[in-house]
Amino acid sequence: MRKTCILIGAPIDSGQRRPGCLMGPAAYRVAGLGRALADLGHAVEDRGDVALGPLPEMTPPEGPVHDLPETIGWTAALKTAVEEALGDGFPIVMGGDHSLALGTVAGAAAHAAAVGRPLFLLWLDAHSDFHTLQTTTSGNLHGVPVAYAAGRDGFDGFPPFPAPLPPERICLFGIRSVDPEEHAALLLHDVSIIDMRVIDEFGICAPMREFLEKVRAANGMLHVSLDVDFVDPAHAPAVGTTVPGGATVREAHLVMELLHESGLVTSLDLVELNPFLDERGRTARLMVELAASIMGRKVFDRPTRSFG
Ligand code: 6HN
Ligand code: MN
Ligand code: MN
Ligand code: MN
Repeated sequence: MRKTCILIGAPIDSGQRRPGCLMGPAAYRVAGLGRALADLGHAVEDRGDVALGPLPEMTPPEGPVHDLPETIGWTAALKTAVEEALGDGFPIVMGGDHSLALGTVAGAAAHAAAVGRPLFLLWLDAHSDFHTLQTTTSGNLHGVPVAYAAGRDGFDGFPPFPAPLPPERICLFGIRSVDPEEHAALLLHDVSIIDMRVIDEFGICAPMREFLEKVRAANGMLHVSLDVDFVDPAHAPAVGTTVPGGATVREAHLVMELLHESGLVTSLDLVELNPFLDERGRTARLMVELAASIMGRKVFDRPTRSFG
């Protein structure tokens, strides 16, 4: 189905400490994201890069938390951008580190609440990103957005998350690096965890279809947040938080193809690309290819197993 793809640049570096992610939106444009989507027959509207608004006045918290006022500022700006874009089409947010999802998921949740549909969240990542401001040991706020979306306590200074997602509407897919505090918290929340062990044992398709069936049965909206480090660093080196043992190129495409065939995805983040760490643009190009897959590119058009 032809969509209006709304590209939103989110040049954000403040969720971690290695500079470079703010060049992400430019790298996606250079790698031809807009052209790839237009070639698939979609309308493409590039809204440019989101600007950081005024920062909240606050005394910096005790402890390791890094760049809290900036992160709160970006959260507000991205929430508005995604909420507005969902009224007009299919938002694709070009990051920027993963702290941008504090805002994008909040925007998607606000929109879903306004139209009376439940929002689901698919988190494609090596990490669970389930810390709060209280539990993070690195202080890097790219490690907290799933906890914010789940409505966990420990986000003083942030606006309350609009319509927090019950844990069963969240699926962490591809994870293989979980800190002890996140692990403890995940045991208390009924989040679906499809870690690499599950994928090794059952493959991509069965667990993904199970999650997608839940979304379909609930007539849900589905926000997909794709962290570069979901893919194995052998294929996607341009990220500051590489973890070996990730998805292969084909596994990542298969996820995208299943998502496309489901017809359920309503918004997408592309996060953590650090072009300064890339090898002649190969990671940026791979991410563009994956985005094209989720928007319908395939080698052969053949009937596929239907859902529901
Ligand atoms: N990401 N759990 C680690 C931390 O610093 O809290 C890593 C976070 C990675 C963040 O995947 O976007
Ligand atoms: Mn900083
Ligand atoms: Mn992440
Ligand atoms: Mn990650």
